[in-house]
Amino acid sequence: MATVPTRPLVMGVLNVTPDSFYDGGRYLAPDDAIEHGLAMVAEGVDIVDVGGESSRPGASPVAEDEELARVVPVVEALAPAVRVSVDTVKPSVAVAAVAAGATLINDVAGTLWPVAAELGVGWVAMHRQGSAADMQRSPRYDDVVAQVHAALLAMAARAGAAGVEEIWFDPGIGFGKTVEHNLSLLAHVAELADAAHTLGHTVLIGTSRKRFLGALGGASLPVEDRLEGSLATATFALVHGADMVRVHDVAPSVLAASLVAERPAA
Ligand code: HH2
Repeated sequence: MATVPTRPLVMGVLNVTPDSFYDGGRYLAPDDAIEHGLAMVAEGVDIVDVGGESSRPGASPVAEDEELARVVPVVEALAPAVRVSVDTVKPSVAVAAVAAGATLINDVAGTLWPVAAELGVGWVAMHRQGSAADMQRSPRYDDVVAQVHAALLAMAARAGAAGVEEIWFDPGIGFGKTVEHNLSLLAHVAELADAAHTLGHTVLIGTSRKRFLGALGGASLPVEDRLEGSLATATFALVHGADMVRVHDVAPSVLAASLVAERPAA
C-alpha cells in the first residue's frame, strides 16, 4: 500500500512527439524537451510525464526503436532533477525508461501492471474504452460512472495482487468518452477518491486542454483557448479529492493546487 500524498500534486506533460494534440512538435528535439522539463521543475511540478507516442484518437503508432530514442535520453536527463513517469503502452519502453530513472509507469492501455510489479515502481491504471484508433467512434456505457469505477477497482486488484504498491486510479477523461461521459466522471470524482483512498491508492485526473473543454455550452474553442477550462476542471477535481492533476500549464496549475491545499477543512 502506497502513502496518499498530504497535498495535491501536479504532473507536467512532456510529449516528445511530432503529433500530440497540444504540445506536439514543440519538444521533439531532446534538448528542447529537457529544457522544457527543467522549466516545469522551476515552476514547481511534482512529476514530469514523458511520452514518445501520442494517444489522441487516430494517432499513428510509433515504432519501438523510435519511441525509445525519443523517451530514454529525456528521462535520463530529467530524473536527477525531478520524479519522472513514462507515458507508454509498450513494456519495452517502460522497462528502458525505468532503467533510465523513471519511477512511475503511466499506462493509458491499463496493461502494464506486471512490468510495474517486476520493476518495483508505481503504476497509473487508466481507463480507456476501445483502442486509440476507435475509442471516440461511438463510446457507450449503461452507467459510465459505475462501469469506469468498477473497471479501475478490478485493475487495481489485479495489480495489487501482483505486488504493485503504488497504484493511481485515472478515469481516462477523453479516452472513449463523450462530453457527457467526461462531465459525469468529473462530477463523481469524490466517490472515486474515497474508493481509492480506502485501499491506500490515489487518483490522477487529466483534463488539460482536452476537446470536451472546447465543446461546453455549445462552444467550439480551439486548444489554445482551453486554459481556463483546464484550470477550472483541475481545481474541481482536486477540491473533490483527486491527489494529482496531469497538466500542460504547470505554473497556474501549481498555484491552483496550492490554493486547494490551503483551503480550510469543511
Ligand atoms: N491524457 C493524455 C495522455 N496520457 N495519461 C493519463 N494517465 N491520463 C490522461 O488523461 C492522459 C494520459 C492525452 O494528453 P496528451 O499527452 O497531451 O496528448 P497526446 O496523447 O496527443 O500526446
